[in-house]
Amino acid sequence: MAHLLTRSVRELPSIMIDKAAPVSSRPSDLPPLHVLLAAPRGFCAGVDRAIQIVEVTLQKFGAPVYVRHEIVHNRFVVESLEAKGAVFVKELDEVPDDRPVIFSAHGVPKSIPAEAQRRNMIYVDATCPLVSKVHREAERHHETGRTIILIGHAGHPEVVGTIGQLPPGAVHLVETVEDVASLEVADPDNLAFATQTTLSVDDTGAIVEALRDRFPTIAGPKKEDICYATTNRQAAVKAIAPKADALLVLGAPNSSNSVRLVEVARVHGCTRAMLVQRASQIDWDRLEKIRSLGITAGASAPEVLVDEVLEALRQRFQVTVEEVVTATENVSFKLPRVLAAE
Ligand code: 10G
Ligand code: SF4
Repeated sequence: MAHLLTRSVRELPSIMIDKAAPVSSRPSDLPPLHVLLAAPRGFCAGVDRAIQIVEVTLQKFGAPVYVRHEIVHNRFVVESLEAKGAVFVKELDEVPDDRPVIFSAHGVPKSIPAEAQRRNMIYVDATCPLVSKVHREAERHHETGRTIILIGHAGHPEVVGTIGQLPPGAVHLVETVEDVASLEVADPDNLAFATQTTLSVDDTGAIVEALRDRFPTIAGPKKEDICYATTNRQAAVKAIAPKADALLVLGAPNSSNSVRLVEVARVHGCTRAMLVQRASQIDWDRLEKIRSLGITAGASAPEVLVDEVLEALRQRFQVTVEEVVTATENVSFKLPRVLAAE
C-alpha cells in the first residue's frame, strides 16, 4: 500500500480556471469577487470507497440495504443514497436479519460485527482502511501489555469505534493538552498513543508533544494517525486563508474534518470562516463588500455542492476563480472482497 503515503504537501502553482462557467450572461454591474478554490478539497479515498460500497451492495442485493450511521457525515450524500434504496439507521437492532447491513466509514466497535455474525446477517464493513490501520495498531500495543492513550473527540463515531476494539478500560481518551496533564495511568512506562484520523494537525502535534514530555517511553506512530486527506485539506486552507476576506467550508456540523477546516482558516488569518452545508445556507450579509473568498470542502462533501455555491456567487458577483493547488492525491482503496466482481 505504498501509494497511500501521499501526505507530502508539494508546492504546486495556482491556476486560473473556468469552473462551471455561467450559463447565461450576467449583468456587468455586479461587484467583482476573486474566488480562491482550495485543492485538494472534498471527497477522500475512504469516502469514495464507502459510497461505492453502498451503491454496489444495492446493485448486488437489491433494495433495501441498511446502513448503520450516516455512511459519511453529509446529508446530500445520505439523501442521494436513500433515493437509491439505502435505509439509514442508528443501531443494528433496527435492521431485519435478512437484509444486508453496511457499517459506516468511521469504523465500529468490535461488538457490532460480532452481533451481525451472531444473527447470521450479511454485513459489509465500509470502515476506511486508514481507520482500520489505527484499530490494528491499538490492538497490537494492547497485546504487548500497553495501555492506549487515544487523542480524539469524545462521542465521535470514529473514537467510539477505536475504543471499542479493546476491552473496557484499555483505552484512555484525551482531547486537550490539559487532559494530558491530569491523566492518571497505572503504569506510566507502558503506554502507547493513537489518534483520530480527522483532527487538527497542529493541535494534535501539541498534544503528542505533551504526551512525550510527560511519558518519554510512550510508543506510537512517528507523528500521529491523521490521514493524508485531513493533512492535505488543512494545508490547502492554510495557503488560501491569509489571502481571503472570507472563507466557506462545504461540510456538515457533525463532520469533524470539516469543522477543523473552519478552525484552521480562522487561526491562519481568515476570521470570517464559515461552515455551510448548501448554497442556501450562505449568510450573504457576512459576504457583503468582500473582494476575495476562499472555498473548500470537507472530505465528505461532494464537488457538486462546490459548483452550487459557485453558481450562487455568480448571481451576485462577477466571479473569477483561481484554484490554489498545494498537493495532488492519487489514493484509492479496493472494495471489500464480499463485493468484488464475480
Ligand atoms: O470528519 P468526520 O470523521 O466527522 O467524518 P466525515 O464523514 O465528515 O468525513 C469522512 C471521514 C471519515 C469517514 C472519518 S475517518
Ligand atoms: Fe479515510 Fe482519511 Fe477519508 Fe477518514 S478522512 S475516510 S481516514 S481517507
